[in-house]
Amino acid sequence: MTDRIGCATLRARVTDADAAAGLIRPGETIAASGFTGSGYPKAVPQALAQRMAAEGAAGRPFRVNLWTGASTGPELDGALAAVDGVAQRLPYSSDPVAREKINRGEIDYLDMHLSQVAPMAWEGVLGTLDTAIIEVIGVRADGSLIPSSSVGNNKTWLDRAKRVILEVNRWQNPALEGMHDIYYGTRLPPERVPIPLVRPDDRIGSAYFACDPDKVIAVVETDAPDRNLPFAAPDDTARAIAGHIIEFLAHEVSRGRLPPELLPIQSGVGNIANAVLSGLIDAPFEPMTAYTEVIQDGMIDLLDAGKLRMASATAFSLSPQAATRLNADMSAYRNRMILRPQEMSNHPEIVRRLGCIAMNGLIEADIYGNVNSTLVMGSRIQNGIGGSGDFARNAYVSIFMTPSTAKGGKISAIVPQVSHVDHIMQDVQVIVTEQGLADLRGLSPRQRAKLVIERCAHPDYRSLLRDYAVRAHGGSYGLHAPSLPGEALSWHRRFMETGTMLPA
Ligand code: 0RQ
Repeated sequence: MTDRIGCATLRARVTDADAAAGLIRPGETIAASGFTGSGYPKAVPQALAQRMAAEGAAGRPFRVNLWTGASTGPELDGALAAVDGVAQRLPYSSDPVAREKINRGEIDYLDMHLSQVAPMAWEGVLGTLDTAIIEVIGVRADGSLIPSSSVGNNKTWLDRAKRVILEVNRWQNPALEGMHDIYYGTRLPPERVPIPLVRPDDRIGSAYFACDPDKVIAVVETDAPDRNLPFAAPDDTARAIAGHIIEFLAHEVSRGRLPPELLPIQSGVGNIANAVLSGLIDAPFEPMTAYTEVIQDGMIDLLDAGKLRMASATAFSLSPQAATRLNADMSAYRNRMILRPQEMSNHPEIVRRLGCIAMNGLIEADIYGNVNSTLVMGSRIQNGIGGSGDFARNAYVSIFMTPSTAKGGKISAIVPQVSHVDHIMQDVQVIVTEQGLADLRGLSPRQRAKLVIERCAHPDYRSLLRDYAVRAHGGSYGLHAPSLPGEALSWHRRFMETGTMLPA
């Protein structure tokens, strides 16, 4: 059973999940591996949740602060949230149970840019890190660790934590070994130096994590799958959005503003982003590269089709079918994929240098191009900003995409004013819905409003938006005229009161 643990010192620390969870104390800050449902610890968190439930029932509340790379799975986020075991959570979560608790104010949620988590942990501003729980696929004889299906912040967690618990997951394919590139050259200012990565396929670090064996207090063996969820098949809306984006990219190539193979693509999370990737299979661009956060099904399709030369990311986010395909031929894919720490996959310096084409989803955009990616009606968290800010501000071209309406047409995704701003209009260059695409580069707010309304808004909402825009401009630069106090947000109020943004 211990054949994946080559280091005798660490083999001697193999124990079961209950015993390992028993080493965690109430009030600790725990940092776990895990990014978009891959590479997160699966056994110790469930054992910890059971302990928390028992302690809670005995009148001794047991809560921890939980830091990760990004979202994890039900065995971690869901299990701990269900027993009220999480006091503070950062930096990104998509778990439905945790979401409810966050929205009820029962978990303090810190929504952070994913590239900034590791540097802030090093700066010490997030507080002390007690225990890291990290999934790996093996331990080498010298004690170095073979990373799993996500890298996330694991390097930083292993370096900064006082104690380390390892989960060695034999479900993960051993052929993942060699796919990772763990850069150890990061420093805090004033010692910071340029990152020596100038192409998406550059390798600048080690294939392994370094880890002080003296800090490892337990090693637990597991055999459990990642949270791989199916993607919805692209519908007409997703196909239309993909079509507009591909037409735009082809236009940019024809004008000489993009090379024929494009610049490295970044694709966000969710079904629409995945559908755009699928659409690129029939597009004329090749051989493309990806410098992105997560490798979704669509990227595996592009690799298989020979359209994508290579992909650099920090994690996989695959359907069960795509995971099976990847696992069946891992050694072939390994030469065309690199998994890096999220500090590198999302690094503003690298994103700007490579000139990434950023494509991310949104919840709502306003007529000027300000984007809300996180808060439904300005108040209920959906997931978090994730890496969208890291890429949007620094990309060569920053594209945001969405269906033009939500909730069966009762909500317009294009509104007079967003109810919360994640991406200011200066960081948003292109907005796309199934209706069309608005290229906002080089336009004033007034020109932007006209294009967003005419190209992107659903026809049911266009005349309402035109009416607002005409009165808001009022002959001045002002985006929201002082003569219209509160009107900009009245659409959201109307939805909350009547169940639709359309007036009676
Ligand atoms: O609600 O689940 O109750 O039906 O929001 O919307 O249409 O499923 O959209 O999966 O493409 O996600 C912005 C959330 C879009 C995602 C967001 C409701 C809608 C549904 C989800 P239901 P869809 P998608 C790098 C990139 C931030 C992180 C990021 C996201 C639910 O893209 O999390 O970009 N982005 N990371 O009904 C009210 C509206 C709405 C609305 C949608 N205008 N008003 N509800 N919904 N629009 C990768 C990482 O960072 C890991």
